[in-house]
Amino acid sequence: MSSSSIETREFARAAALGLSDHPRWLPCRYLYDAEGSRLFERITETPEYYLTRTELSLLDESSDAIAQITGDGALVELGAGSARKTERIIAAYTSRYGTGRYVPVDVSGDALAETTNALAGRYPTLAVRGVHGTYESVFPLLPSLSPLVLLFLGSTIGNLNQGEAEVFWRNVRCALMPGDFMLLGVDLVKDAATIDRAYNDAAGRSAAFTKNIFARMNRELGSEIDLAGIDHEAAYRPEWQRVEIFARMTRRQEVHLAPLGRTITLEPGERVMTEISRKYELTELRDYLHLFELETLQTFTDPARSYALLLLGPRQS
Ligand code: AVJ
Repeated sequence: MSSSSIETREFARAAALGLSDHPRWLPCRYLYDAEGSRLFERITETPEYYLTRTELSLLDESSDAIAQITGDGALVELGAGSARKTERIIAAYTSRYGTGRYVPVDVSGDALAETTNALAGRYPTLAVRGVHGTYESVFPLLPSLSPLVLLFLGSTIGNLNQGEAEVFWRNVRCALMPGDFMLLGVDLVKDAATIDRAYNDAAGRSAAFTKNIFARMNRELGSEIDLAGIDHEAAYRPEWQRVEIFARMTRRQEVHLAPLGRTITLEPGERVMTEISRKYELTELRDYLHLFELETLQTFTDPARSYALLLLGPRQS
């Protein structure tokens, strides 16, 4: 059970902080252990989850154009995950510029190792160096990797709340040098029913993904949570332009946090927010990024305007 490694105690502390707060919440990065990364991949295969599919086809259409605009550079990917989508970009850069450099950054060490091995096998001329850590941990490394293209795909930016996003964009702008670029993938505002379906797939994979953070607490923190006593609840809130994802307790739960010797009680009906997923209006997003001195050089979007890729560059001031 609880090997009290630094990471385990950090997880226990985060769980204690969030679960004793009101409303209760858990940091979404803990959704992605090896099992969580696998479960997320399963969501991307559902007919309801249009995001990954749409982004992949946008990358198919635009990777060559992007490689041409940016010129050669190291590809640094935040939250790389399986890097399945990144292969399109890597292929475009390696075929245009020969050898390449790829630096995947991920909080899941397992996902990172898989990606690194798979890519090194398929692209022998590609130098792959994974960084195991949060996005924040990579910012200090970026100047030494310039010229670079920072990849932040999958609409993962949507997981950040307003305060976190502001810190993130300040850090990005600070780390990008003239001649560097960033490729950002974002899900766009659309009818609520389409969004709601994507986060409530009929096969129950979204529910399994939400529950995994509690299964992980059982595995790593000895929490003894009854997973059958948890319902997945996800809904798009137009006034916040975001999906809010909760776990609702259908029975009383005594949540043990073994590394801390603490127990937190959750009452029936209580909800724990596990994730938000922000959706964007293109013009608002471009104006927002402009405030951080980031210029939108190109926007690639599908005919239904369901999803977008933005190629950004630092504005000279
Ligand atoms: C990986 C953060 C982009 O917000 O759509 C999908 C995560 N959670 N279904 C998203 C997720 C539930 C996903 N991101």
